[in-house]
Amino acid sequence: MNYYILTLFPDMVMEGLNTSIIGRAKEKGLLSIEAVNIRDFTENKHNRVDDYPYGGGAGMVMQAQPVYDAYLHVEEKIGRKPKVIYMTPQGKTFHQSMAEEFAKEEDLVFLCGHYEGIDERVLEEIVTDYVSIGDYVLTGGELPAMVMIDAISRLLKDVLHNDTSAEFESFHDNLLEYPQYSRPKIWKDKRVPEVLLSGHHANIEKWRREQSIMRTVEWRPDLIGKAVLSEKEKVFLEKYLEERKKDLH
Ligand code: 6GU
Repeated sequence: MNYYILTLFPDMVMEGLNTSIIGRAKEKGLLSIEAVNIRDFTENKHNRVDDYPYGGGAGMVMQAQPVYDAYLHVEEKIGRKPKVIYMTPQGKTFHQSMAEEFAKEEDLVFLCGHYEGIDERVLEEIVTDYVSIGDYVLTGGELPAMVMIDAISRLLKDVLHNDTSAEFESFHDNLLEYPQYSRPKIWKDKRVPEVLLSGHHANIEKWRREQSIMRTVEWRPDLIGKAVLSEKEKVFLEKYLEERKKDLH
């Protein structure tokens, strides 16, 4: 996977993405990240990238020309038209299934805006996807691009140690992850659940699935209707909901 980030703050994204798992994946050649500084593509002597909005109003607008030329630099380099994701609170909300789709691409371009936005004409010309990371407003698209790159990269082959770990985490089957425990067996008078010490793999698996189901009901009730459950697990869920109803009365 090759990521290209069109930004006014290349250091911010490069430093943020050089650490930990993504940094290691870069070193291993599993992915590459290039920050393209939009300011390097200005054609005025003050290197200005923004100007006042036509029609008036607050703030400044990033001009079309430097954004377009920064994009063309990438398009020429890779020799075809990549997906171009514009980070904007007006976009579709980012989601695990979206990460899975983007992870199939060879190249991804992230366009990070600042100020009050980017001239609409260049967006029409180059953007293929408008994406938000949630219903709150940030000062720019860099943090959202970093969030997306992190979520997409951990799905790429060999990026995580264990090739099964990505699929068994939260949101697999629309269930939250079960609780984890490690040594010691007793900490602050709290014991590790006995079943995890039993070595009985089938019982452990059943307990974990049930924990996932209960957690999803309690913390993300909006997901439980979409959960993929076996017949036995459906019975467990029904019973759990019934008991819970009694407890609430
Ligand atoms: Cl993608 N950009 C900005 N500026 N704010 C956001 C966002 C994106 N997603 C949520 N808030």
